[in-house]
Amino acid sequence: MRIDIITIFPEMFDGAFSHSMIKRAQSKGLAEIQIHNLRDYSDNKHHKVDDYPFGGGAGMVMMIQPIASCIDQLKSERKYDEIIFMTPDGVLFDQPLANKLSMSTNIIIMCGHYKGIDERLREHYFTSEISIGNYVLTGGELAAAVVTDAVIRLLPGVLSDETSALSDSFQDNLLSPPVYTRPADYNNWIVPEVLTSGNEREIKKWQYEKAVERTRARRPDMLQDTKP
Ligand code: 6GU
Repeated sequence: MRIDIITIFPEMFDGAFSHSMIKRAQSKGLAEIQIHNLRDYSDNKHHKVDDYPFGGGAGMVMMIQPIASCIDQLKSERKYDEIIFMTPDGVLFDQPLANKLSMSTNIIIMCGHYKGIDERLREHYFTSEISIGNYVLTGGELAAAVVTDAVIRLLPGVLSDETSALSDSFQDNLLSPPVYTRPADYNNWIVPEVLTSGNEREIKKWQYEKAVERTRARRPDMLQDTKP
């Protein structure tokens, strides 16, 4: 899978994908992430990418030309399944959406900024608009990194069996149960006995019960979503 990220702050991605699973996905050739500096696509001699809004008002608006040129260039090189605009007024990102995006071959993620982006881009270029939560970030970069991470870790071969995405919280509409490691006794804080019992059936039962209990306590909304 290839992900092209368009941004005015390419440095914000330095390091974001250079560790752990996402680094591994890239070195194994399972994912390719390309960062594009939007200013490189501006026809303007000062590499301008924003301008004052028609009709007035506070804040600058991202111009059509640099974004259109960048996307046109990319589209001339390969076919894209999705061209995504990161914006706080987009649809809320969640695990089902991550699962869906992970089936793509190529996607573009555009990071929004300033007061917004010329509306004509939203009408004519983007196939979807995504928000990562009900709060406002200074730009779409961190949100794009979140989406990229959530999608790439789902690609076959990125995670090992033990870290399988199938056992993630949210994949089965349950939060994960608590986990423990050695020592079994720390300061008289004792690991639940069942986990050191070796009884596989009892362990699975305990983990399921704890997952349900935790979900009921913290995210009752998730239980209501469960299909019968
Ligand atoms: Cl995608 N962008 C910005 N600027 N703020 C956000 C967001 C995106 N998602 C949540 N807050």
